[in-house]
Amino acid sequence: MPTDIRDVVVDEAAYDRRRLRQWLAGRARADGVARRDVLRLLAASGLATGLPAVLATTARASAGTASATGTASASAAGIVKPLPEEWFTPRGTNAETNFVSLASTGHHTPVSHFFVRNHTSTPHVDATAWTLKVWGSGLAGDGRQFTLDDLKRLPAVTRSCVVECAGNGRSFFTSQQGQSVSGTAWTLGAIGSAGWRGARLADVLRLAGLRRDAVDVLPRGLDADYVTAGGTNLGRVRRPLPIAKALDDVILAYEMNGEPLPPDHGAPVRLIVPSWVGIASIKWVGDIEVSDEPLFSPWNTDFYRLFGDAYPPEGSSPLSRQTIKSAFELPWNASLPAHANHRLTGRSWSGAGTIARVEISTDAGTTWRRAHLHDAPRRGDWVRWSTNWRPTTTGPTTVLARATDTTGRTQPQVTQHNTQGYLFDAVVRHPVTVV
Ligand SMILES: Nc1nc2c(c(=O)[nH]1)N[C@H]1C(S)=C(S)[C@@H](COP(=O)(O)O)O[C@H]1N2
Ligand SMILES: [Mo]
Repeated sequence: MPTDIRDVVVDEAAYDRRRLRQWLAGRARADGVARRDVLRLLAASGLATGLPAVLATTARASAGTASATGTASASAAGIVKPLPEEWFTPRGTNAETNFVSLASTGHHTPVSHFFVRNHTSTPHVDATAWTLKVWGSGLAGDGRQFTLDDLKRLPAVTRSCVVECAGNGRSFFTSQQGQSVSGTAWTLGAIGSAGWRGARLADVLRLAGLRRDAVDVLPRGLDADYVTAGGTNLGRVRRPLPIAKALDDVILAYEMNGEPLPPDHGAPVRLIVPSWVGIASIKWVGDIEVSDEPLFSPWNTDFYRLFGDAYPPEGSSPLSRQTIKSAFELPWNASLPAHANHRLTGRSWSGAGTIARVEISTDAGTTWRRAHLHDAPRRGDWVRWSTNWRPTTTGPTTVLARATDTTGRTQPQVTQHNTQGYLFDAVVRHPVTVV
C-alpha cells in the first residue's frame, strides 16, 4: 500500500487518468458503460492514440442513451417503511426527510425519519440465505463467500456518520439560482446520520485473499436492474471504489442505530463509505468484485461527475467527497411573532473536514453572528447548532446559515452550475415572515 492512503484517495483526477491509460491498454473493463462515454473520457484525457483498435476489442457499446436520472413516479413506490407526511416528502421512488422534523430527534436520525434513495425499489433479501461473494482478479485464489454470521464474527466497528445523496439541495439550483438541472428535486433532506455497526471492508478483503495489485472494488446491489427513463438497462446498481478508500474506513454495516439494518436501508448488509457521496454506500450488497484493472460503471461515468459550461466535455473527475452544507430545522416560510424569543436550530456538515464554525444571519445576509455548536465536530458527521433571535421588524425576510470547515472552506453565495445538480453548497436563503 502507498504510505499515505488519503493522498491517493483525494487525487481522483490522477487516478482517473491512470484508469483510462489502462483501459486503452486493454487492461480495464467498462461493462455496461456506453461506448460514447468512454470515448468522451478518452478524447478529453489526451490519451486517445490507437483508439479504434482498442474500441473494437474492449468497449461494449450500449444502445440508447442514459438519462441523467430516473423518472419520478407520483408516489414513493417500493419503500417498505411508513412515510408519514409530517416526516417525509415522497419524490418518485425516494422519500426526503422534512428537515424541520429533525428538530425533535437527537444527533442520530431514527430509522423512522431517515431519507430513502432507491433507484428501483426495496428488495426483500432473506438474511439467513444471504451470502456476500467476494471475487475477482485482484484476489489470490478463487475468492470467498461470507454469511451474515461470518461477518458478525469479525471485529465489529461502529462509525457515526451521515449518508447524503450527491444531489441533496439540487432544487436550489433552480429556486435560488434560476438554473435548470435534472434529477430528483431534493431540498436539504436527502441526508441522515446514524451509528452504523459492521465489519471492516479491509478485513473482509484480506480474508478473501487481497493482492497488492488490486486497484478497484465494485460492490453491487441485489435490487433490480436500473432502467433509465429512455429504456436503457444499466444493470445492477454498482459503483467502483478505489482500493485506497476501501481499505481506509469503509464498513459492511449490518446494524443501524443499534438495530439490525432495516429493509429500506440495505438489509441485511450495506456499505458505509464515510464522507463520500451516498451512491458509494451500496445497499443490499450481494457481491464485491476486486479487480487488478480499473473498473467503470454508469455510476462513475455518466452519473456522479460534474457536467456543464464550467467543466470539460467529459465531465469532472468522478465525485468522491461530499461538499459543505447547512440547514435550519424550521418550516419554509415560517411565521415568527415579533418581540418574542425564538431559538433557531439546525445542522451543518462537510465531507472535506469537520465543521469549524457556523454563522447565522437573520437579516438576509447583512450581519452575521456565531451559532452555538452542540456536537463535538467529527469527520463525516454533522453538528447540531442553535442561535437565539428576537425579531423586532415585521414582514418577510430570510435567515441564513453559513458553515466553515477545518479545511478553511466556507459555503459560497453561489454554486457553480452543473447539469445534474450535484454538490450544491451555497448558503440557502430560508424565507420567514415576522408577524
Ligand atoms: N443497491 C443500491 N444501493 C444504493 C442505492 C440504490 O438504489 N441501490 N442508492 C444509493 C444512493 S444514490 C444513496 S444517496 C444512498 C441512500 O441511502 P438510504 O436510502 O439508506 O438513505 O444509497 C445508495 N446505495
Ligand atoms: Mo444518491
